[in-house]
Amino acid sequence: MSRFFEKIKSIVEIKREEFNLFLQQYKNIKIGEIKISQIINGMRGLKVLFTDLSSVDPEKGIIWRGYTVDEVLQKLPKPPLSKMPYVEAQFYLLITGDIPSETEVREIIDIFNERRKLPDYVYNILKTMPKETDPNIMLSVAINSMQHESVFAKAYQKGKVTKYNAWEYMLEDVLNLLPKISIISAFIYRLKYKNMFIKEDDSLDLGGNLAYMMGIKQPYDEFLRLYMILLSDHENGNVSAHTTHLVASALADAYCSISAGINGLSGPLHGGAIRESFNWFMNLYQQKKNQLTKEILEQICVDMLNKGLVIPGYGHAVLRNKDPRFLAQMKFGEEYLKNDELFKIARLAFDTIPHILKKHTKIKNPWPNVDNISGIIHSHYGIDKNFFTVLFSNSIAVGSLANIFWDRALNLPIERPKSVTISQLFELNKTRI
Ligand code: NMX
Ligand code: MLT
Repeated sequence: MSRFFEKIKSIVEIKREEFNLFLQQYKNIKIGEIKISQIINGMRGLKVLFTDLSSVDPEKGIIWRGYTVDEVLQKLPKPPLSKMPYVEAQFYLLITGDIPSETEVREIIDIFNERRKLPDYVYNILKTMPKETDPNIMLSVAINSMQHESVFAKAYQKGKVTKYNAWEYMLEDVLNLLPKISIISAFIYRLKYKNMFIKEDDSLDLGGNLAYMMGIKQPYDEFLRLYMILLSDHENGNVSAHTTHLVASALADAYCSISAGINGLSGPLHGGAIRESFNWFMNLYQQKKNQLTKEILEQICVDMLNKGLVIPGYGHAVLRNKDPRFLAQMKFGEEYLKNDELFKIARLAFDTIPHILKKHTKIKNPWPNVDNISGIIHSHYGIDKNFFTVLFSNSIAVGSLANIFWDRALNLPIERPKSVTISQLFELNKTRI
């Protein structure tokens, strides 16, 4: 048994006991009320999900296992000569709750290296898909195509899965699947945009190897490490992470669950938002070139708001302050993209737009969000905008797979909220209306 597996086993035993004791004592405590507007408005602000891996503080941003973005970027071990931590270290932190040592990260890298080889049929499926297929959908199909290899699903069919051991089978799937996602992604990238096939370098870490396999030079590897850490988990509540959890709650395996989550990234308000924001900056650049000033940009935004359009890359459902994940990418941009024309526009926008959005009191967060400049940075290194979502998928897989492991470890049940009709709401409130 590997040291990692032994460690996980002991943490699961302890956490399970704590969790069950906690539930026995506190399960009937009320933690809030529900307004009709919240039900209709996408459950905004309702505390109805459970995860121990992270939490979004509206002011401070994401806290992963008790650590802020800056702390994580500072404390996690880093590959030699790298300023950004190992993505494997973030996975270790999310799944165990501890900052790993260099040796503990190496163990995860070795586990991933042993398990990352893709079956040949996955390459064949990808090669036969229509040229027009969206690369993120290709990723989802490729993951689904491996579902029959799920250790969890096979064990379940043989009647071996119990509430005591379900996590062990889930862990096998999580460790088998996570490293394969970057291999599939690099293959899709090469197939669609480079017309050549990948080489791997198993001396490299996840982020480093993904950049290498895509054939993109340094410091893109540094950006991928940063990006995959920043987008790994946002309290498991965004559409893709929540979808992964929801599907897994019916005891579906990791393959079905994460491919559903990856499909959840399709919409322009979630995974597609990186492309929307990038397109917006690109249009500004194409229309104005370097004639764009603060005053012109202000006028463009006021006109958009008057027409009822949203300013892409601004606002957030939960955050009420500058997203530290945006600030970390901005810092990367300041170091490596200073002369990039789109980056210059994004910087001008950061100085201009929040003041305008603040005047619209209905907009709860006037600040740039995590998707604001990611596309500009990916594109700076030559990535096609239709591929951005695949990189988001690689990131959410890190946190979502760690989360569904814990769903099985804590025996969380199938998710099934209650729906209400308008007449029922009316009846419930008759005396008060
Ligand atoms: N530009 C113009 N109007 C906005 C913006 C914006 N950037 N953000 C919010 N609003 C509007 C919003 O459309 C809503 O209007 P209405 O009541 O007429 O429907 C009103 O302000 C209240 O919305 P909020 O409660 O502030 O935000 P909500 O939680 O509904 O939505 C987003 C959050 C992120 C979907 C929203 O801010 C948005 O559409 N932003 C632009 C798209 C985008 O950048 N998406 C990225 C998503 C990823 N991420 O959040 O990090
Ligand atoms: C994300 O991390 O996916 C975005 O910030 C959206 C969210 O958390 O609601």
